[in-house]
Amino acid sequence: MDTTKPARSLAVEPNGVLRDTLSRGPRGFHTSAWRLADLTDPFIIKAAMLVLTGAGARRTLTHRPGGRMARAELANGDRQQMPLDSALTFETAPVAVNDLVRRYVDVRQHSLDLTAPLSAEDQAVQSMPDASPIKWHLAHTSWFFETFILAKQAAYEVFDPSFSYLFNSYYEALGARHPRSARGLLTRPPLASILAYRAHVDGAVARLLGDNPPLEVAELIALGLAHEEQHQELMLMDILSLFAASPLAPAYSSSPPRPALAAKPATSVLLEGGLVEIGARGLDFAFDNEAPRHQVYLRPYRLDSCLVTNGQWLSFMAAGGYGRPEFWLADGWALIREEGWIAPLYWREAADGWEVIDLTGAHPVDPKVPVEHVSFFEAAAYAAWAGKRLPTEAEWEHAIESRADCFEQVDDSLWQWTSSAYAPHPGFSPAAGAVGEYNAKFMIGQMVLKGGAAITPRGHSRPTYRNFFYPHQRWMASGVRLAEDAAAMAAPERDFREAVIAGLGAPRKYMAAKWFYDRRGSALFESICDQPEYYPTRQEMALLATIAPHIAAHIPPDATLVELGSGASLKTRYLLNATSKIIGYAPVDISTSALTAGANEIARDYPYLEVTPVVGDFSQPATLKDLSRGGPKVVFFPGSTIGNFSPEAMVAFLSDYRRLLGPDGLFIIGVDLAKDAETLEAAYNDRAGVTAAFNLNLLSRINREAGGAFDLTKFAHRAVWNALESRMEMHLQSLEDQAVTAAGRVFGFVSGETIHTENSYKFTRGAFLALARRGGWRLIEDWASGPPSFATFLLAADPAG
Ligand code: SAH
Ligand code: AVI
Repeated sequence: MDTTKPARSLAVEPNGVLRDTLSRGPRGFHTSAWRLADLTDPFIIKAAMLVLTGAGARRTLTHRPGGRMARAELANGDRQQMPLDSALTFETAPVAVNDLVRRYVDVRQHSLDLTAPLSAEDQAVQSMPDASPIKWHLAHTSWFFETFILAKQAAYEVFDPSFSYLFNSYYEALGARHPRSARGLLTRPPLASILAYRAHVDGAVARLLGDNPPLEVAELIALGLAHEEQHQELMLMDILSLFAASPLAPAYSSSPPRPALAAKPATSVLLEGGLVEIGARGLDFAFDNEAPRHQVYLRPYRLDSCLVTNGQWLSFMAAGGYGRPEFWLADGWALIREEGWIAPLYWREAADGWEVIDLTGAHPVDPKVPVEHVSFFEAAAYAAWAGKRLPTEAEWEHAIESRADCFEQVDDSLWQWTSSAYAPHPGFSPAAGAVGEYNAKFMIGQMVLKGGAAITPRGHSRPTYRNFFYPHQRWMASGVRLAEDAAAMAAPERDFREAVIAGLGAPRKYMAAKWFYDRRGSALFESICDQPEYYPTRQEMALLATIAPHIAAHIPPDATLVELGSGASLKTRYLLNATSKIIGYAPVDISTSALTAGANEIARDYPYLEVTPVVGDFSQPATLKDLSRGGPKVVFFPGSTIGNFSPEAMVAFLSDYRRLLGPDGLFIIGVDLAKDAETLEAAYNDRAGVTAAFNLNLLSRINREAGGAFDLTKFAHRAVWNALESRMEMHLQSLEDQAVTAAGRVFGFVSGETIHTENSYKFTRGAFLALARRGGWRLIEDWASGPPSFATFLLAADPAG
């Protein structure tokens, strides 16, 4: 077999078009063209050169003198100058390429390999109209080569004329065809004839490839192979659909391709957006629907590093996700009502929880695995419940192309729904002839999925790839990656940066205590609560366990419990368990991570509760405004977090809530009581060093979020009792003279100087009540724990307040 590749040339035409031409002798086959302006883009130049020098081609570069010069970086590392306004030709010498032949053999064999675990009966049936019998896939992929390539060769002998009717999928230009929904009725031709058909086609394609086919034929063979890879994925989808319909739930294999798990904890990656480019560049094989590359404007956004897991989906279900129309698009809601959907496809309820059927058979749902087989409607509802949204196609593609290192599970787990309709890219033109029906005519009513799945043949997909399905479909390997607008997120980040500039720039450096609570800070606080020295959490829990019924007696029916600084929402449970009068729960916290986790767990364990978390600063007017809607409210403020205010700020805060709640307001406040210095200082200097890590994490946060350069080994945690002010103080003390950059400024520290990071006021009963009264509240009842003492105050709006 002569395995030569035709010459390929790249030319800049006088009209400013860079034309990439594959040619043999007099025949020419145009593959792609760029505007000359793009040639200034070093990527285009480099990519073009890599194409030309691929497979070890010898390359010559000629150009006429004159004009502006562009630099090209060649595959061998040489740099080359290129003029931009004159004809410029690169020529590749013919090179030995059996790569297309080898690829043909491998891809065709893989389809047969996929059928190894299947009987002839398995291969004949069709589980539903969207799915096809395996046998039909084997025939149709061969029909594609026969129809688009072989039938045009004079010497080719058609295998069986009836096959053009049986195995045409959807090509109107090629005439009538057997109805899609009746493919499972084709017991004839038997499997053996279809295998013989494949062998017949393979022999003819091999002869053609050995016979130096023109380039348009080589291109169509490449298309036929990409087409067959798509059917290989369909075969696994359709087999699962079939086997899951069997009461035996048979296993296809003990080691099928499985969605990859996330290796790192999930984060959400910030992308600035702006004018970006998406779409295929035309350098490598791509389907027509991926082109042309074009510009898109994106507002700042965030995209999650990982896919939504089964565990998260179970929380959604536990929160009543499938029963709450507020999360659903109208068509989706109608569909799930009509069809009774309460979980992803292939999930079923077993005696001890949910089971899922996959290609290995039935097994318990693993919470760590990404959730699979969800429709667009379900993905969108989940996103709404999670307070996020699906990414647009352009957001997804730009993020994956520009920040590949930040994302996991891109193409080795599940296809990811986008909120983008499957429409032509601007400037799209379908391929000429019947093959133009491949993609273009489906650009209606479907949604784009990006990425790739574990069951997608390796190397088949790429970031510009556009998979598409109808919003109700879910038998494919579909999953969910969430996005959100960054504008909403940017404000707190800007606030933090501004707080750094104001606090570190002050004569006595300080940061408000609320800045401790980023994701890591919230986790460290929870661990502080487990330290033997930090008594407030334990004492307050023990107290609440006994007094909750007394508090409950004062709660009005159908109340919403507003909890300030809710964190993990653990103390909440004492109140919820003591009364069924609470029907709504509105946790408020500045820490998104703690709030979401806490609220989700409450929603899971108290399914009747309407849970409406509010991210924000509980002392800011915007947060109070968010809380102003709805019926009777009871505010719960545990943890002595009120002690983190100065007395003046505390009075102002209490007055604000007095106004918000009106004359029927009820306030339940946890307060740490003043006690001996030794107990107090031990509580903020635990032996395990967790409080120290919590305090120092503020410097890490400045480094992470405000471009800081703090060296954490040059600062020490200090926690001291200030008897005069009746407060515990936390500081970060500089261990030497140093200058540190943060938020674009330089801050000087002398040795021993501190950043004051927290006050925790400790009260006597009288002192606290005096402040409460100034804030417009009167005492209903109060309780105190044994030593180390902690108190709970139940306050009512003071009519005179
Ligand atoms: N209520 C829990 C957590 C107390 S820790 C308990 O008693 O154990 C303090 C919580 O208040 C943290 O979750 C922190 O993120 C939150 N917080 C601190 N300052 C805040 C502010 N100004 N606005 C909203 N939340 C705040
Ligand atoms: C949330 N707040 C009341 C805690 C406190 O005790 O002031 C935070 C804390 N700081 C150090 N340890 C715990």
